[in-house]
Amino acid sequence: MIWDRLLRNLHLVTLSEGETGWGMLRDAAIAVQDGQIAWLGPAERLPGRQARHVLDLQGAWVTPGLIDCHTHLLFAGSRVEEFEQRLEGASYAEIARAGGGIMATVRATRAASAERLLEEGRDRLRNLMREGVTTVEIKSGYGLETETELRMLRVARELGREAPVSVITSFLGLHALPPEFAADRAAYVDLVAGEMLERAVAEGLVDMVDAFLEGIAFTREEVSRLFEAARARGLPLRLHADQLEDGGGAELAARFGALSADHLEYTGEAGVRAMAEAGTVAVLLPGAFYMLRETRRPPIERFRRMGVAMAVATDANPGSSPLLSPLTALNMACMLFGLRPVEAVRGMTVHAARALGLGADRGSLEVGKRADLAVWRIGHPAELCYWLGADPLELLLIGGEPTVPPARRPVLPRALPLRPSLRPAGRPGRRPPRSR
Ligand code: DI6
Ligand code: FE
Repeated sequence: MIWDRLLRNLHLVTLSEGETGWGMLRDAAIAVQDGQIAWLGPAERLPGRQARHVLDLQGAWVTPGLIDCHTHLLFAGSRVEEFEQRLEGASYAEIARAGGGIMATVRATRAASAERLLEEGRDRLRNLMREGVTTVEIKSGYGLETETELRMLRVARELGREAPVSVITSFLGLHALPPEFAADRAAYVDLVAGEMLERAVAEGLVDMVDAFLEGIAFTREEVSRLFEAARARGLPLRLHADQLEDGGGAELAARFGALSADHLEYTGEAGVRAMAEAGTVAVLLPGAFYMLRETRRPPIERFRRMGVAMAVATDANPGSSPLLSPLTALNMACMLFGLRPVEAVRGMTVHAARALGLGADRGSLEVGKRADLAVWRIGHPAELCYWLGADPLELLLIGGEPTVPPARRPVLPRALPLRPSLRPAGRPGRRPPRSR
């Protein structure tokens, strides 16, 4: 038999499951058949088999494609004025309670067409791909009403159809309480766990169900109500937990057998133990930690000691983590959370795959797994965490198909209304003082 493709003259970082190291294989080769890895090993043991296409990678390093397992990539508008407010001392929670925060993005997203969301999402996705992402998770949660939640999820599906990357969706109807339900929280939770979830599932739009358990968001009881409805439908669960305080989120996620609990800055020992027992992955989001100038770090050492797998993601969103650079997230995981480079990279590959329930299919280089590969111009895999802004990606192979990394695209210009002070001269605005 003839292989579809053979890549040679390269070094592999296999990140095999069940190990803890890089799994480096120097002077190696890797063969692809039907979109999957068919063979890999040292070049000298390469079987004398032919391939339809042969690619000489000239000493580049090949890792599994990166998996960004937690993003809010689809939204309209920007929250740059909140960034300025936070720099003046306002907290994320204060801004949220005053009707800004997530609700500001909800207002903009409700007003945006599917085309607009798709266009902006496409630009953001290009930035992720440019740094090696071949699988991305995208959440809803900026609609908080049935039509807009469905629109976000449909656009996420559309992105997955048109882009070569895989898109996994999470339904996040319990992201914030919309003001129209301020007097009746239970009615909103009923709507989300009932009609909204039902319609989204009926359209095939939901891969996982997520929620925001927090003082400024939803309670354990409210989240449990949604999780029971989701579990009854056999949907995998995950949870935004313990980001701003220890609300027992990690324990709740573990009790429901959630695939992951995310953020976790304030998770205590009981939460870590419960996650270890349930096999729940800890998704670390250093971009939000950084942007909110949080000082309390997730319990990394406890996760290590108790054997909780740690994933790393961008949390790309317009409020707490306007981060479209997975490699910067890797650097932050090392610098801010103290992960070793190998832990950070495993966190965006093999453990991120587990957090999405895709561990058997991708996340490491093993025969039979999907041939999602990132080809890097580096001298050692730790350099993926080391350089900032180096643009080291050379090539992606997605399902075995070579894909030239797209050029970076600016992500905001169409989202920003011109403010008077930014208007180009000559346009209506404040008249300049007349000079004599
Ligand atoms: N936690 C987060 O970090 C994002 N959502 C959440 O529940 C932030 C979303 C936003 O601020 O727009
Ligand atoms: Fe998030």
